[in-house]
Amino acid sequence: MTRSNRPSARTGALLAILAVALAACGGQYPNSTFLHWSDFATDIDFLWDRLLVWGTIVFVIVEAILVYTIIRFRARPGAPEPKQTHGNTTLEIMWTVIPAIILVFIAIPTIRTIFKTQAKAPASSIEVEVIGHQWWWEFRYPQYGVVTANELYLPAGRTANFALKTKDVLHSFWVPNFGGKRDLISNRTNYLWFTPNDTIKAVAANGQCAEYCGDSHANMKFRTYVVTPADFESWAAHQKGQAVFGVAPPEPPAAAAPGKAPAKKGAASGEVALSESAAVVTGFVFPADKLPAYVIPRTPLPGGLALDDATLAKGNADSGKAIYSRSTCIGCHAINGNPMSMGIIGPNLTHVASRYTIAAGLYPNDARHLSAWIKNARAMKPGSLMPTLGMEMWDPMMKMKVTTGGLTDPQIADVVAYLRALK
Ligand code: HEC
Ligand SMILES: [Cu+2]
Repeated sequence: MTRSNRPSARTGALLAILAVALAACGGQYPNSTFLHWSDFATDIDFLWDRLLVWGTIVFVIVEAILVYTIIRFRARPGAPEPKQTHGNTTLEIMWTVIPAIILVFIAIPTIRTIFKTQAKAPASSIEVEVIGHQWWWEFRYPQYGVVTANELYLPAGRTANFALKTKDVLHSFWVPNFGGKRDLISNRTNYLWFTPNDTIKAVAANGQCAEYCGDSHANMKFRTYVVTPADFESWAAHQKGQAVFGVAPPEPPAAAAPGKAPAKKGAASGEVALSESAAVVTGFVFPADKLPAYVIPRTPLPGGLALDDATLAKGNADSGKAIYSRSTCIGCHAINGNPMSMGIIGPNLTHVASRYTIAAGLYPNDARHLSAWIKNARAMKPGSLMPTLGMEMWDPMMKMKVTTGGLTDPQIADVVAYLRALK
């Protein structure tokens, strides 16, 4: 029993290693640079393959000679001193010329790719201004008049030309699945372009800031959705306009208050708004049922922040709009259609409810997380420039409690209802 255990333990270990190795071949790799989702990624992958092949050949040959030499010429007791040699012109020429030839094989495609990717983007490109902020991303589409944040939409098959800028420190724009990574540098514009494959119908990719930029650098993520050109046009046309405000926020179900439905002040305006909204065509949003699991973040939410469902259900979008419009929010955020709200410090909230994530891909965009975020963004994202706004909340940056001007839970529920209505 104990004896037969030994080989089976070894077999077990081998099997485990094999399983781990094989596991690396399956599964979802949302941040892989080896997916050929764009011309850029394909070109880089081609170079990678060349380097890997040449590197492996050189490694195997050099190691083989080394091992052979070590064994063949090892010291043996009593052996005579080996033959001494000094210099060998043939060998010297060989080990200069062969690497030189290999380098040429590597250099030619590399330089070709450098020139291709550094060239100016074609004139037919879609222009996207990427503006890095500590610690979120602003995306502007000057040809479409669209400003959004943290969720980048691109049409398949059309070159996207990114003009990379920063509002503060250095950042770096990187969507691994599409290749390319380039820094956002103060006081200059860098460019990067790639063409998502025209065969793509709808894919979602992760993006990440790739240049250390302060406390929440690791929390400076974004999502990229590549969709068909028609879907993109629909998305852009909708994002350009105002939100379909008035659509009752989907989360607090109407059934929550069956007995007192007509008494609520929000109910009446909700009805009006619903009929209003019926006339408005809602634009394309990446379909929820096609979202890969990695799009929705699972960052743990610090306890004691989110409002409970009952409080959230009482949220009223109209009162929320009024509260929002007289709060500090308007100094930092813009909402197209709300003339009070023209701030440019924080993300544009015009269509915030059409996004799946908040806080630069750190949390899912739902009522619970929004309420917690408004209450105490800084407890959820270290160093965040969005202040702590919940009444009696501890602001970890100011090192003090919010007293005057802080929002109460019912007020936050109202503001959340308003934000949830901004589809
Ligand atoms: C001092 C400026 C400032 C004020 C005031 C402010 N915010 Fe923000 N807000 C920000 C910044 C900056 C961010 C981005 C933070 C990050 O992701 O790191 C942000 C992010 C957000 C987000 C997430 C948006 C997204 O797409 O990720 C929401 C929602 C939001 N704020 C709502 C509000 C509301 C509601 C108020 C008022 C009650 C408010 N903010 C007040 C600066 C501000
Ligand atoms: Cu950054």
